[in-house]
Amino acid sequence: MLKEIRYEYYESVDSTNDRIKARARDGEMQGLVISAGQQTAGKGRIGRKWESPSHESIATSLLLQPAEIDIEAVPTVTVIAAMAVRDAISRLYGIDGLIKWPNDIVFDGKKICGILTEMEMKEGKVWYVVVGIGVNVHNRNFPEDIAFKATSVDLELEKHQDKNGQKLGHRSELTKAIWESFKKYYNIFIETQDMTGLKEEYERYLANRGNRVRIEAQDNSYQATAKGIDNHGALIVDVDGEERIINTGEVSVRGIYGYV
Ligand code: BT5
Repeated sequence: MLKEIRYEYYESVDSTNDRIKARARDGEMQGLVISAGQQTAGKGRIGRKWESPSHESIATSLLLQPAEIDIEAVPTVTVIAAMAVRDAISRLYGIDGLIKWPNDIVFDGKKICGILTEMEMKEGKVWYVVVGIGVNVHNRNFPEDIAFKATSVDLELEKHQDKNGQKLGHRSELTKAIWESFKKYYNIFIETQDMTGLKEEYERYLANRGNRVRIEAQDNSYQATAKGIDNHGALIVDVDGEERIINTGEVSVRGIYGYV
């Protein structure tokens, strides 16, 4: 169970995930959050890079030091973190994103958030888990290679100015709201170590549900229809009438006509 959350903030770090890992190895306990104004080596999944320019975005990581999470349940933590970010943005700003399975939140087909969950084992058990979340907040310009598929809280709020006035995102307020939402979802998840109590809400916001998608694995790529998720948070797809389960890992799911 996740109870108290303790916040630390640094102007600049290599990666907030790596800072949490170092602290976990030094014996730090569950509930520590490290956030940074800037990351010099922000990481995406499988060696990809995460852009976190100075004071424009949120880079924040939480330590779960859980003898309480089974190894099979670790990927589900990413799925509930996505729910938490979606929920926090919706509660604070009244704008509703969708979840692009497994780890992105998207608005109008553009990515506003990425999540990287990492873990370390000790004596055959999960020793600790780090949940790292990056959210674009004040970003207005992105590097050329991601400009077509990235957005930020401020850019999305601007689109709804009639409803919100001149409202802008606020990094520390949003960071706290995200981890409060995460705590709520995590404590539901940990009771069963699966999505039993959360699946319905997740599927409500699942981008591409019922649509054709392209599954891009390392050595092959094929089309399927996205159906929903199973109790572990894996994606259920239909391939020519046959159901297949797609686990997180080295797989990307794309829409047929673009990124989402
Ligand atoms: C992710 O990977 O989306 C996981 C990102 C996790 C970042 C957080 S920040 C706090 C913590 N500390 C870290 O070092 N990491 C975590 P993936 O699904 O592999 O997506 C990476 C891809 O997203 C890149 O290859 C780019 O195409 C794109 N990308 C990079 N920066 C982006 C940004 N700021 N906004 C939108 N897209 C971006």
